[in-house]
Amino acid sequence: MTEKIQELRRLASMEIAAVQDLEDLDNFRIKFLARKGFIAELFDELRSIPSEDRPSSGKALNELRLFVQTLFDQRKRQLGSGSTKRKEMLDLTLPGRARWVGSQHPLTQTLDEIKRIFFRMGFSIATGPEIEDDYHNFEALNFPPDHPARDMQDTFFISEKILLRTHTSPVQIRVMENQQPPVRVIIPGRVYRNETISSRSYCLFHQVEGLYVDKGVSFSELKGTLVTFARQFYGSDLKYRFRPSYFPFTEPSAEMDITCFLCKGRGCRVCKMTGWLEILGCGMVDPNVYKFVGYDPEQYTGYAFGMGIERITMLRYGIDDIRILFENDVRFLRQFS
Ligand code: 2NM
Repeated sequence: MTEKIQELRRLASMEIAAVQDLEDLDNFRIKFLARKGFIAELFDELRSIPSEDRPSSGKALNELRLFVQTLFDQRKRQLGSGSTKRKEMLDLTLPGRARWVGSQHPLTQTLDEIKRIFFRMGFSIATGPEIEDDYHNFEALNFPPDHPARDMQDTFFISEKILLRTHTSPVQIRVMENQQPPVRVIIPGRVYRNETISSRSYCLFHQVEGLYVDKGVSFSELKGTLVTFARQFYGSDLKYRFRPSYFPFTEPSAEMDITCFLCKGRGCRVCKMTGWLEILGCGMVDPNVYKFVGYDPEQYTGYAFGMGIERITMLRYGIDDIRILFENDVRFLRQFS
């Protein structure tokens, strides 16, 4: 009896796996569970075995019936939950579903890195309005009344005296108006220029400007700070040079070049065969600016600098059209994760 029960258990396990549809399942039921099925047959046989063996065999037989009934019920549920065959429903070889993971905009990545480097050198971060007045954007920065930057061609005017800031320098003015030296800040932000849009210029771009004013701040301190920045941002092995330049708000003024990080100074398409890349403008804050903000020019000196984030980002990633930075095309942005 025990062997027969074991045998049926094996047989039922095998046959239930071969059941493909409801018809197969009904045949399985008739074969094992129906009134004339295998299990019922064994129950009939129970009567003819020795009476002392009957209780244990009866118990084993009941367990078998429950087992086979459970196989039947499970299969019925699976088949009932859809017409597709179980084997086809579950393909364990399919790759998992990829999740969409966002990435930071390349301009944000560049900005964050610049902010981190200056933060470590003791600069704090200041921000200010993008809609400015003529006084903070031009006058207090020592722009003469007839300066070409004040022209409609270059500046978006909202009214005669209100405009979209053309640089972040008005924030420096606002910081100095509200705080006596020492002042050591960087100002990251959007600026606007009314330029013909092309692959090289857009109506909107980003700057980071910096300002340090205290007693006895010298040009060598300006150089030290900017060279330290450039070494951290562009690589410790770079060469640099400062060229004389002109800005209304600094005197003396300079532009900083570094050896082209693509060709290491040998000359290539990016540096236009010069071996040098211009990375920022800088200078000692003009004493006239101090008069506008109420600092004593006899007591304080300071330096300021500014750099364009789009230019740096484009050089860094080999981007040849500024407009793609503002289109938010995911095919472009996805490459910066
Ligand atoms: C630059 C280059 C050089 C600058 C100067 C000032 C201020 F407010 F202190 F006068 N702010 N930013 C400055 C100086 C900006 O950008 C190319």
